[in-house]
Amino acid sequence: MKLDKSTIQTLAAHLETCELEARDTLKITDEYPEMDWDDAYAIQDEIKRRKVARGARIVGLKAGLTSHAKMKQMGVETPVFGFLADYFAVPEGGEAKMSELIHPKVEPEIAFVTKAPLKGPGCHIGSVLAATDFVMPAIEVIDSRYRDFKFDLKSVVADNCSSSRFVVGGRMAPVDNLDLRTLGVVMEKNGQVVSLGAGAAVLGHPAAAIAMLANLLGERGEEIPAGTLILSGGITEAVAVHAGDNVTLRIQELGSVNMRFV
Ligand code: OOG
Ligand code: MG
Repeated sequence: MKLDKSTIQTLAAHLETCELEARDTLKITDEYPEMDWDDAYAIQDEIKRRKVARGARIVGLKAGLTSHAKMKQMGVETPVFGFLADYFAVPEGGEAKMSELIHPKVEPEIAFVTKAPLKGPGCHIGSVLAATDFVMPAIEVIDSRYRDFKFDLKSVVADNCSSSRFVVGGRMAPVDNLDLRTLGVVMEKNGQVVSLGAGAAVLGHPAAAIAMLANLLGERGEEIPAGTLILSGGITEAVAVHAGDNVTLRIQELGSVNMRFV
């Protein structure tokens, strides 16, 4: 750790206020270039603590930057993780309010729900599939608090990996008869296809992203409990959305999920 406790608290308060007031800011490493990974996750943890203290519930986890398309879009090389709070959830077919967001983008993702705990180190695709209750299509809305989505990895981790809203729906599919690598993924905005891909875009297999997350948490002495919802990461580049946009994600065998921006 390079930052002291009060700096971590100040930065967490600043980033969370930007989120809650839908204001952008410059990336925090501009002012604190010495910040390290532990500082970045400590700021994220402090944002989580503030939300829980205010009565929010943590409803899941997300992996991010798990595909080459996303890493290239963001100019970074390592996956990251964040948390999902209850008020991030948009009901299937529901609305996200642009007035609460800065410059949202949507990503097509495969969501996992676990039925057994996953604890790293040593988690692999097999352990993840064995611990998976079902998978579902998910649209993640990311909304970096950094101006024009310009950030480095440590700044984005501190900002809870741009987490903002998400919707899950479609079919709850058990994984025993699915090859998640070859599932086709089509995302439409206002009826037009804006991105397409297949599950394998995420680290060769979306379950690899969950294994990576379990192993990263394991290094911190934490596990993924049974019953956890986890977003495995954008399969394609994220697509900007504006008021009036209607987004539908279709994933082969998993059905579709839809949301609107108002
Ligand atoms: C960071 C969040 C990335 C994903 O699925 O890759 C993410 C960002 O691009 O702002 O959620
Ligand atoms: Mg994502």
